[in-house]
Amino acid sequence: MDDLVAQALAVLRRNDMGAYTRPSPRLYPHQWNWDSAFVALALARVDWTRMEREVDALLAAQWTNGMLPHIHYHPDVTGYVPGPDWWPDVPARRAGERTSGITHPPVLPTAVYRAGRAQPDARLRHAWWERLYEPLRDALRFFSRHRTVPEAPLVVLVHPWESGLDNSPRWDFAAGLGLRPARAYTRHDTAVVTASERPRQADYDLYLYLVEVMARHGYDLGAFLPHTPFAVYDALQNAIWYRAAVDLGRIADALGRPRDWTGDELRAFRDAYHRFLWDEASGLFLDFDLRGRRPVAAQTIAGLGAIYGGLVSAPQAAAMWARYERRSRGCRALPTVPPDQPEFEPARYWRGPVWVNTNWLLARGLEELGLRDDARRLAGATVDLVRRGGWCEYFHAETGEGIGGGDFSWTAALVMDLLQEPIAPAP
Ligand code: 2M8
Repeated sequence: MDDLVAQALAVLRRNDMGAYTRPSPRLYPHQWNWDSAFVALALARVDWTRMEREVDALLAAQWTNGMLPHIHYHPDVTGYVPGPDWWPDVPARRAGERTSGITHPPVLPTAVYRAGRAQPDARLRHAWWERLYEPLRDALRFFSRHRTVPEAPLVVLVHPWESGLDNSPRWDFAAGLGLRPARAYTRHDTAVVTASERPRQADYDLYLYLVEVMARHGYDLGAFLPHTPFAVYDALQNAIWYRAAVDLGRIADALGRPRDWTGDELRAFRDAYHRFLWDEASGLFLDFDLRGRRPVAAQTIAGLGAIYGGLVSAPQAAAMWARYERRSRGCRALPTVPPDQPEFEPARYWRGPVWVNTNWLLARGLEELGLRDDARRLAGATVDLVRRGGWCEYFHAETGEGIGGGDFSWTAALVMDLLQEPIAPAP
């Protein structure tokens, strides 16, 4: 086994909580949704049984309406803020499960598709896909049925945490409103990581304010929409949803089931994505603020999400990619905010640093579109960054120094994936 793969696996083993892999030892002790999806990808090739357990633990948090929460709390672990007491009366399918009341980018169906492909035994693969099909379909359907408004099939993001890119400058329009939760709280994150690399106080105040609004209205978009300042078509979340619907369709084909989203439905989604989100001036897709009825001006890596989603042609993807790369000169590949943006901060969380998961999404997206040279370059740069900077949560956009939480699971998992399923050279 490649030395780096062995080291990555050791990180995952150190974070193994039995049924799930925590994202990082001190900062994130519970199970997070898209983190576990990334971890499953890596485990599929080295420990199939443990991988199944990881996915089962995540699905055990599923709600009656299909939603897969962003956090599945471990009942015996304390210290993380907000804990499950901030999310009362969650309608989990399995009574007694403690979860958050919002969801996360739906990477899981795609991870299950890719993990299944890595299983050489077709019988095992099919049995596993068969067992997971309905919970995964329900998790995606939740977005279509409970997170849309009549004007479009696009899904509505209701909390910055749901985007996974918590303090992205895209959410400054809401963080600037000065909203605060009624309940007092003490942050846990800044006791572990230096405050200058974490979200600001105003961001946290908004996060917890929104938690209270949602909990008060039974986590139901129809009920809280008039009371929230935050309802957005997120360019990345929607691209991840689309990719997941396509990949679930591929699983359905393999199982001989009818597809749950027809070609016409996916086309309508794609049209709406372009109609609402494309921004010719920046060559990126921008988010759309549903309350303000306007595009969110901030330009970030989320605007390239369509490359991962397969929502653009190869020439459009190549042009978007080349432009973002050009704008990012002087940075490691690929900063989450281009350095020409006023909000760029090279060391602050989702406001500039390089993250392995956003690089992975883009590398795999470029690969699928046939842009293999670009994909290989990005994958190579990502692996090098980690080789030099360590198994960190994110990397300083200019120096490449590893920062944030240490022993970070998806950094390890996705480097493993890139090394174990390398992108083939262009023909
Ligand atoms: C970060 O989010 C959590 C809240 O969900 C936090 O800051 O406490 C984000 O980076 C998110 O994308 C990630 O899934 C989570 C765990 O790694 O941490």
